Amino acid sequence: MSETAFVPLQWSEASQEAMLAFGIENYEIMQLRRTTRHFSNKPVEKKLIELAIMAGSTAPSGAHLQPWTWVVISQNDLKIKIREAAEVEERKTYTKRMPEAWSEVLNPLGTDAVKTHLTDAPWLVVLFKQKKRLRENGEWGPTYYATESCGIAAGMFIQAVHRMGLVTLTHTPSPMKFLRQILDRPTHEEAMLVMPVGYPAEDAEVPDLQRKSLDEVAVFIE
Ligand code: IYR
Repeated sequence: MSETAFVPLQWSEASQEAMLAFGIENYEIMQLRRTTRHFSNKPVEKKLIELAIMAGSTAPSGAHLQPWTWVVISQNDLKIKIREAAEVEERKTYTKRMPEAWSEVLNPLGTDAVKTHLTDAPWLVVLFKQKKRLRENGEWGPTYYATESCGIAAGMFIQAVHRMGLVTLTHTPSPMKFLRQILDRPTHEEAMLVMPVGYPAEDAEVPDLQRKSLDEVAVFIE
């Protein structure tokens, strides 16, 4: 690849008060984020989905290869097809593949093989990880840290969705090969997450969970 030019970083220093105020505000907004399985079918402007994807795509990525493809679906027949295929896999997972160590932590959360969110939500966003890239010389080369890069991008997408006042769910049907087939993606792309996006249903519920405290999740070495 050819040399990249360097330009000055666009950055301006915020006051201590502004930094703290933003940090508090952001945390207060983010701690309200919940994953719900109950979506309304109320339409959502396409522009909002585009903005969330653009925010997600600002994520840092290995060698700046941006190894992600967001496939966005609103067509009903395609959503039905994805739901049917996901439920086939999920039924096998829940009844045959899930070891007890897994079901003991998952059962309390009330998840099951029925994926109504895949047809209720107005948009399905499927995040594909690009495992390879086409080099300038025409050969295929690897991407780097693609899982980490896509994980970060997904997190930023989820934050944008939440801050716009919408909800999403990180659905991980496994195995996910059917998504590449249904959505006609090339073989170097691997589906990583299916994220329905929309408004919560009026009677949406979430499990009554607590998040770990700062002391439980962080170690400061000063
Ligand atoms: N992939 C399944 C099962 C599942 C697994 C975990 I770990 C979860 O936190 C939630 C669900 C599904 O999407 O239902």
